[in-house]
Amino acid sequence: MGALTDLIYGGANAVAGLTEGAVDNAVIKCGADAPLAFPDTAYFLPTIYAATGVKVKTVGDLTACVGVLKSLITNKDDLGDALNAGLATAVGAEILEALKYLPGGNPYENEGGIGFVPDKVIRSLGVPLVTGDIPGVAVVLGEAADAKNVAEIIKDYQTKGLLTFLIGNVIDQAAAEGVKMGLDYRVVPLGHDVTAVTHVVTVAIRAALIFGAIQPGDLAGLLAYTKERVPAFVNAFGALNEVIVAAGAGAIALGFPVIVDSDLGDIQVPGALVSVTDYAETSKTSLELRNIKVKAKNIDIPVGFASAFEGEIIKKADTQVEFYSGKNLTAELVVQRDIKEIEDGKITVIGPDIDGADFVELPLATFVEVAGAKMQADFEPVIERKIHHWFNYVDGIMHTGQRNLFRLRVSKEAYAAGLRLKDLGTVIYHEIMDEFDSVVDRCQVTLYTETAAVQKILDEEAMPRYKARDDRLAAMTDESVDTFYTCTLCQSFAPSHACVITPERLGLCGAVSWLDAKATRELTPAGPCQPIKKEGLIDEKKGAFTAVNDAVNAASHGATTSVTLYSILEDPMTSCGCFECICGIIPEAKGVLVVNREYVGLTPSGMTFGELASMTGGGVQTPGFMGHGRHFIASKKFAAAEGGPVRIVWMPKELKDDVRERLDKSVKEMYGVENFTDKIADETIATDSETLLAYLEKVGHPALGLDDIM
Ligand code: SF4
Ligand code: NI
Ligand code: CU1
Repeated sequence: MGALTDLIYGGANAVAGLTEGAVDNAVIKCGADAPLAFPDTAYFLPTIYAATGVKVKTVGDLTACVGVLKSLITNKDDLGDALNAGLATAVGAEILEALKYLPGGNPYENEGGIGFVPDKVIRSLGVPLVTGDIPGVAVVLGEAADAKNVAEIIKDYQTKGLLTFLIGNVIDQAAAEGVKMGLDYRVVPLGHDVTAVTHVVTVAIRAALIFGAIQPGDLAGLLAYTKERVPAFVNAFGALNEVIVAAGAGAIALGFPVIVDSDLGDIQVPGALVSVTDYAETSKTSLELRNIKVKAKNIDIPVGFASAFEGEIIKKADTQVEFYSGKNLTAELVVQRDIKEIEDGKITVIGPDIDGADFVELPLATFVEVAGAKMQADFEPVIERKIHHWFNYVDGIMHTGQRNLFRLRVSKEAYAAGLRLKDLGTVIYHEIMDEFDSVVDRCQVTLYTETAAVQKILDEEAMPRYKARDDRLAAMTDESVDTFYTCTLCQSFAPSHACVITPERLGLCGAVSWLDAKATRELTPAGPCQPIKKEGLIDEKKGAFTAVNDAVNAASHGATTSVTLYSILEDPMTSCGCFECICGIIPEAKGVLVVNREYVGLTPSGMTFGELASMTGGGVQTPGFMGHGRHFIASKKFAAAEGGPVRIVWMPKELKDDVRERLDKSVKEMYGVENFTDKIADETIATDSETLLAYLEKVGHPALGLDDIM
């Protein structure tokens, strides 16, 4: 045991010394009052904040932190103590990285990397992590003896959909071997210094604060959360020095196994510090040690297929063929048929394929027919919307939009690799049979690339179907159904959170509508969406039902006993952390503001999205603040207990434009007010309360005529 603890203490003491020196220098250079912060976070220096509750805001605040850090290093020959020294190393690394954000410092962003990961990125990772779309998080650091070995491993993680963070020279090695990098590719370079490991550590730690409702200062709760709920592991390449080992001890303290490519002999700690010298085994062993299960995606097409490719952007110059509704007719349709009408697995291309020497533009109808004993017409749009994701999973395809309005690009690279239209059909067939096998027994796919044929599909099948679906959705109200659904998918991160999904209120992540929940229930009867029989009305306006309370009580394991569907102030629905928007009341304006995750500036509440978002989350009810989906904004049930969407007084401009049409319609129908969205202020009009009030008065915002909101 002695050898390992010696190494850890050696590294921890070295980092402590460096940190102390750097803090002293910064105090001299910038002054103790100089503000210090990572960019775009509401959690200060997250490791220090989570572990101790201390909110570091200035350089001077660090002096006390260095003292705490040093006290964690006991130099006792005990593994538990040594792991604490590992945590001290993580704190030291955090301070050293934070100091790079002082004026004149050189954070890794300056070199085009990522460095500190903003809160909003972590929030956006919530859904893919809970659905298993991102099955785990790999941290790859150091420098491999042969770049090929490490690149192979990173590519393997990419194919499996993992989110991989790179630290050290592995970044250059991966780049040299052609690994596609960036957040969009789920391979994220964090920095060359080993201290950059802090940027992964703070992701795990903020996950605990954002989703897990861990209270700052609750170190034991924090460590239990990261160990149980953050599926991360570390691969360290190359020679190990004591600093790397000490940082590794920090990872182990958080519950992340460390796999090294050198032979550590009896220094190894089973399950925590493991040598794998055969590179062919690194990935497999790493996943096993962290118990990460990956659904195999072996589709027979000439290019890669993985969720990690979803964010890939294909520039015009790199495009071989484009199907774009702005230029040619396009359609995407999934329809239900009688089982006898379908030849399972049949894939047909009608019209020219994408062959050609140069850039090709074509019309395209992707026409998918499915049949199954348990299939319902309501599932057609649920499956259809997945086409967007499946096409994006193909390495070399970019897809945006849906229905009759989309753009699909195939890259020159994918074309050269042999990708043709039939492969698109193969992807759809394979994924439908994989994801929807409990409702789809047979499926056939036809791809049309002739204008006349696409026109015919649009006229006879697609447009009437789209319209019928829209009519059904528009007519569907909470009153018109007898069943709501719970969604508990986010419980893997937010153990006591449950969404209640109704036709007029989708899940706060924006990804689960009532129809989706209904389909999920059919696809996985014991899964995350369970029906709630709409019974026991307590208060219609607030949307209070005994059956909803019972369901939430059961789903949250007693953490939340009563929830209203339509009130922001009284027993509001809980939030996990991955909400698209947050609303907060502004009492002096008799209204609420709504802000979306993408908006980075200040709101008239004096807080940013991130700061507002940190007020709630983790399955906790916070009256006055509530996370919700974008689509909910224009719902007549939005804040219905407080008077409805007419209470909205401020939204970022982009959000206003996005919801304008539907919001104007709802408010007109409810209150007879025309062009309501114009009366809502945005950041170009007001970012403080006084200016906001003046604007509301000027335009005669209807909320001012209502009772006080609280
Ligand atoms: Fe998570 Fe709610 Fe979305 Fe379900 S509906 S995935 S619980 S945020
Ligand atoms: Ni998407
Ligand atoms: Cu969530």
